[in-house]
Amino acid sequence: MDQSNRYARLDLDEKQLIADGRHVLCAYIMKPKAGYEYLSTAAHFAAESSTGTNVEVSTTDDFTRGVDALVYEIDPDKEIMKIAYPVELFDRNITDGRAMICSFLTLTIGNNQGMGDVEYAKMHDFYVPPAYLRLFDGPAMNIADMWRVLGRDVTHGGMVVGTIIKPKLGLRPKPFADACYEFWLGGDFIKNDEPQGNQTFAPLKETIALVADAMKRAQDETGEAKLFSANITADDPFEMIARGEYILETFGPNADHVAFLVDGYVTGPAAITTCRRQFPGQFLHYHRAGHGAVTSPQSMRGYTAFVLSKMSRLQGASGIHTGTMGFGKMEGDAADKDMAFMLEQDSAEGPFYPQEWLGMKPTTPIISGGMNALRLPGFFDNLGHSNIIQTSGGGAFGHLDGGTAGAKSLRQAQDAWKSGVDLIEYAREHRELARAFESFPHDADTLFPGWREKLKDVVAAE
Ligand code: CAP
Ligand code: MG
Repeated sequence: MDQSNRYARLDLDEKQLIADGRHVLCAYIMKPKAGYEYLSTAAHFAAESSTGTNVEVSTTDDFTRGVDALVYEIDPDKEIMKIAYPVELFDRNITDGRAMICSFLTLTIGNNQGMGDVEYAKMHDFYVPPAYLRLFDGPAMNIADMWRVLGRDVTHGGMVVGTIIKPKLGLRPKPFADACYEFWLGGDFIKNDEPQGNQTFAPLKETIALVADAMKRAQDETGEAKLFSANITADDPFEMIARGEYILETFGPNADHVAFLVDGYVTGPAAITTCRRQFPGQFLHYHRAGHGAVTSPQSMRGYTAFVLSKMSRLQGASGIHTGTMGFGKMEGDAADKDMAFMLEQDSAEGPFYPQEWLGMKPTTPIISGGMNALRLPGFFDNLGHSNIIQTSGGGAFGHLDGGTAGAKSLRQAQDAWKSGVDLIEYAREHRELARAFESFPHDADTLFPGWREKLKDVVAAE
């Protein structure tokens, strides 16, 4: 049934829709199945995503028609479909009237992901009008709060030098805490790896107690504040709360040095909001493990990593993994820097829409995945700054001289970049950085041809 007479309004003007502020706008790459016409498929998509179904129903009244989602732009050759969703469609909390990302998703990326007339549809961008934007929690904390604990300038405090305790799983409590102490002697920030929690070989309560002690000793040894991101991910919000409360109690006077890690893609929006609202005083660290199932360029359904990141700022993530923009091991490319800009700026451009954040706190890009000291300068050149949280697992504990040297090499790489000094030149005066070239020879050969000759006297010296 062609519903385009009701669910399509190609005369609507996008600038006017933004000016009127009554609609959430979504841009999709959509292809109808063979034999289906583009506009009528798009109209059916809008119907199923708002007030309709595949046939007209007798109960529809004028008010209902007034909140129909409307296809307002299509470009079949480019497979672009844009839909305007009236803000009234989206669910609100009965507790405080605030908005919820699950409702945004269940309409805009819900049943429409499995329709018989749609080959594929993937959301590449969305626009949030002020009337809806202000109903989201937004971040309570971000990198500025980490810089504050670290005693740095709170506007340009520079890279938070981080790691992930590797191996990903298998360390029992004491070797885990020993690895933390080793890294903290050179670095700032340690996170649980995304699956680390309360495995039977590493009970959370035992591990956290030893990590809290290691933090105290590392702070005493270095005279510097240290940070830890503890994984509280769980299916049950009450389990998450129990973990968070235990961790804060155990860290005691260092509780403000603790972030909470939540695997937000696999546990979903409710877990992120549980953490955001139960622990507003803690940095909310959004790990996105699993997101590639829908965000990968290979996936023609779901939504992009850009959309995932933008949703995380609305929900209140203090920081979210935004990939390495082609400089690390995960999928991504240099253009992903726009994802970081959308998170950290108050006014930014997405692939299809502008977005004014109206003072909502920024979310900090967390850069992770196959990174090491050698890869950082190129990354910073692309992004244009180093005010990020960077976690290198292999890039720290894969250093030939261990985690402390690995941490120092990461910080030295940033310092070289910030001072505009060639990395090899800087390595000549900084042994840990020089030894990073030996630790990651494939990267060294690829990124810095001829490094061996230039550093042979440095790395040879004991
Ligand atoms: C990185 C990491 C991160 C992924 C996440 C891992 O370890 O801990 O979880 O990079 O990817 O488990 O692979 P390495 P993203 O530093 O040893 O690579 O940040 O793209 O979500
Ligand atoms: Mg990991």
